Amino acid sequence: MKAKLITFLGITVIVISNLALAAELSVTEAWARATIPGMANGAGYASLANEQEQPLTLVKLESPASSKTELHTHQHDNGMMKMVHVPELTLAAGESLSMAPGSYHIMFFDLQQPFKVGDSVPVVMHFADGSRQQINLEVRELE
Ligand SMILES: [Cu+2]
Repeated sequence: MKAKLITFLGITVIVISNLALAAELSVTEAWARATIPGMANGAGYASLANEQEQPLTLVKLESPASSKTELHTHQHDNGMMKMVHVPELTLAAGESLSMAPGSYHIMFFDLQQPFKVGDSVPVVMHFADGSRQQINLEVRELE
C-alpha cells in the first residue's frame, strides 16, 4: 500500500511537471471503483464542468495506472446495454458532464495493479487545443 502510493506519487510528479496549464475544467466527484486482484479492467467517474468562455474538447485520456485509458459511455443496442468508446467529447461554455455507473465513465484497460480503497489514481485529460489537465480519482469501495 505504501510502496504503491509512492509509485503513484512518483509518476504524478513527472506528469505535473509536463502540464501546460491553460484551459481547465472544474472537477468534482472524481472517484474510481475498487477492483479485486485478477480484474483486468477498472472504471472511474468524475463530474466535469466547463466554466470557461470557450468550448473545450477532450481528445485523450492517459493514466500511469493502466496501459490504455479511454472515455466510454453505454448505449442501448437491441435491448442490451453496450459500452462504447467516445473518442472525443466537446463541452460547450457552461456545459457539464456527470459521469456515473451505467453512463459515461473512464475505462482503465490492463491495470498495473488493483485499485485499493484510499488509493489515488491520476488521469491526465488532453484537450484539442493542446492543453492538459490532471485529475486524481479517489478509490472507493466496490458496491
Ligand atoms: Cu467502459
